[in-house]
Amino acid sequence: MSEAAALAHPNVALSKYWGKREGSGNFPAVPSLSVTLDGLATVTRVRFDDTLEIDRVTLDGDPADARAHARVVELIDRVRHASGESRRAEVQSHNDFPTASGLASSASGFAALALASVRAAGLDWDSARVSDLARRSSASAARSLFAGFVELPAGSVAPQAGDVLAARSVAPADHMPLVVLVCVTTEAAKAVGSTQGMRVTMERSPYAEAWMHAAPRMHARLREALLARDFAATGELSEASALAMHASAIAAGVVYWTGATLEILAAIRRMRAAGTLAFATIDAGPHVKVLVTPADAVRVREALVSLPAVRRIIEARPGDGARLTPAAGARPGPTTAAGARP
Ligand code: 2P0
Repeated sequence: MSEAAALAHPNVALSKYWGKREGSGNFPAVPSLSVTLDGLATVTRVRFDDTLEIDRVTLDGDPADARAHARVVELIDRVRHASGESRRAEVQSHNDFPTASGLASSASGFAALALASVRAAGLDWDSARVSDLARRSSASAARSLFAGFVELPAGSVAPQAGDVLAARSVAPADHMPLVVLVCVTTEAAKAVGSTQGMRVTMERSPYAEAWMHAAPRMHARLREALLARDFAATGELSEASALAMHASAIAAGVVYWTGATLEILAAIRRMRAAGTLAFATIDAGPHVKVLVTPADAVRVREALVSLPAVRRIIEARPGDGARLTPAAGARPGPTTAAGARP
């Protein structure tokens, strides 16, 4: 087979990844735990073609910019190296959600690209190996290979470039009823990408060490709360992880928050004081993702949408992992049940 398409969903980290191990290989310095989100998807089609002289990459129909093109080719080169495939590739990727929505398009994008390119090259890799491949391009992408609640361990303290580090399932999508309300605060693209933001944090933040020390402990407690199906503790620890990550980043001058971010955080606190279990998490941008139970989702959504800070809300629930989809004219839509081998 020299053509394949795969669909992957974005994910939101409850326990945050922020900071890399020194050296090459893109190994995270702290463990993270995420929930894969349904309702939003990237579909990526990869075709190896001996008539092509260069790799061609389009994102939502437009040629990729130089940086995105280079990141895609780097992943495809790893697959060519592993499989002996020598042809150039055509890569077409479509998101069914706006890239400025604050939902990591690199997570779903590299997860779908990894699975599609491995299959297009005829490699029979299991999900862990595909996850390791995705992680090398974008660590959060390693988690989108799997359904529901997923963790990515930290890399070893002095990783070798060839070490394998994959995400793994912690609990299936139906383990804990959860709604994620993505409060979009702006349509503008973020100013500082995550890779740069975490590098600057590690270099300059007086609290970088405190974050690296605290993150694994918060992660372990969150994992325990999740496995016990304790929604309140899971939500509290998720918010605490996001606040600790941002406190460390802000101290280095890496400020993703805007007034809108704080306005939403304050509203969530008011709701909690009034007895509603709603919790906030924030990634490398100004948007706020609110965690609620399905029973509270409509009421909390109505309260949030009335805030001037909230432009619109995208609603998501725990979803499936990455899977193969028919290659012809591939776009987000119905999929086959076939995925990477478990
Ligand atoms: C996360 N983020 O755990 C954290 C929280 C953003 C904030 O993973 O450098 O795009 O490509 O490995 O995966 C975003 O970082 O970073 C991210 P790279 P990635 O979801």
